[in-house]
Amino acid sequence: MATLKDKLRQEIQEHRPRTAKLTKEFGNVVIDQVTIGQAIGGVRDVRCLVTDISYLDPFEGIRFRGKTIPEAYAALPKAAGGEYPTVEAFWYFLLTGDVPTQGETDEVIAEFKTRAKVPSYVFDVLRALPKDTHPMVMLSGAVLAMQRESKFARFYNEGFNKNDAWAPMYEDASDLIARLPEIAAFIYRYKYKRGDIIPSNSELDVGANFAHMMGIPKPYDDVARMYFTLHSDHESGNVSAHTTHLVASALSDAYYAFSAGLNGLAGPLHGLANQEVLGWIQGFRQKLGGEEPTEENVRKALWDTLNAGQVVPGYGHAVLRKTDPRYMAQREFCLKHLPDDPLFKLVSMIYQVAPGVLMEHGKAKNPWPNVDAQSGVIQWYYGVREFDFYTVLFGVGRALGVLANLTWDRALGYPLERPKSVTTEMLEKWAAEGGRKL
Ligand code: HAX
Repeated sequence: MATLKDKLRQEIQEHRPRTAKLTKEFGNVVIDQVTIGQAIGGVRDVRCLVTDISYLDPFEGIRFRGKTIPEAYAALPKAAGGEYPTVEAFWYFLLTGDVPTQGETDEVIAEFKTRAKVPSYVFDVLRALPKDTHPMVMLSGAVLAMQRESKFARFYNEGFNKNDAWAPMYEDASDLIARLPEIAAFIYRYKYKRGDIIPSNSELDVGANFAHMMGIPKPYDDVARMYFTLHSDHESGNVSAHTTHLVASALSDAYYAFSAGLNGLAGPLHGLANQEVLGWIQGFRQKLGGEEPTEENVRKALWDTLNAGQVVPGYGHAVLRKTDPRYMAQREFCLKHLPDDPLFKLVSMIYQVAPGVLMEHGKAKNPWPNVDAQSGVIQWYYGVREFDFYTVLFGVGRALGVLANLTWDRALGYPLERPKSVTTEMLEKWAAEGGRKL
């Protein structure tokens, strides 16, 4: 049986002529234009990034390698006794676009075990930080601290060869994905469980081992598998994916690039929104002072937030124009496993009320919930109530998508990213002339 790396090598060889032909023969074909609004307004909707790993349709939501979330979950091999695909199967799928067999999945599980050992100095770095350091700083710092392990950096220093650069990038990506769960669980137990660290169990797949290291019984193994895979990729323009890609475009290795991506994920408009959602809910409950939440007092709290000039966390999206299928996937889990949980009921009530409020407010282009509106509920239910940790879980999952992308970036020789700036005066001139003369 060909290993994942062999299979990838073959796919890369097959894919390269397609990219080369597009660049050489069709490089001047126009696929988009840029308005002044887009240049000032965060480059929304400008088609200028290429990835085959996932695609986000505004009205359908995410497809991973052409499959919707339910399709991908139905197709991929599950963990024994679990309802969700293993992280390892998902990684194979994101990298190659093919659904692995059980045997191929088991090979990745075995391969990850050989890569999973976190160097001890990483834990020393984490222990040296003050305990009240934000867990995202800890995660990003741990990844950056491991840069000396980079096989890509060694490859570059020993004589870089563009043709083969994907292979050490694949090595770094696989090492990082195998190690991140232990680092994340360490951060959790070190910070919130008096440093009572549970050692990794090399018998287990990534999801089950993470649950074990967190000290949380089943079905948290499936929760971990669902979380890490749902959060893996959302095409390439979101802040964490784009930052990772941008930094690596300078031939920085995966450690530098992913650490930078994590710093972007830690922004409240991006991945930190899952923490913000729980913060908002706690604030709301405190104001109620024991009174039962009703649609009426939820509506009032939402308006209070908007009238204070703040955003409603967990709602809205730069691309999506419907309820995020990642929200729905987690909601389905809740309906099955925790239908009567008070926090789930409150989040469901917010879902009933918030879209109408946001529509009436009239600013947000998308009044529907995104992935972050629902993700804290499940963690809270299984005892992870330290909600500033939630973005770390997002970060571990996000590694799958962005690191699969970096491997392909190197395989297809994507160059240094370097968009062009203009000045305000130029914009004013082109505005007066009705557009820039091309
Ligand atoms: N509450 C209040 N106002 C909102 C809003 C919300 N949830 N979502 C958008 N708006 C406002 C924007 O702030 C903007 O106001 P201004 O014109 O005053 O600047 C206006 O509506 C238009 O924004 P938009 O075009 O609809 O949205 P953007 O593409 O600019 O921003 C965001 C997308 C996700 C950042 C935005 O919807 C938001 O701030 N949401 C709340 C934070 C959040 O949930 N972030 C997580 C998003 C998913 C994700 O990346 N997860 O990691």
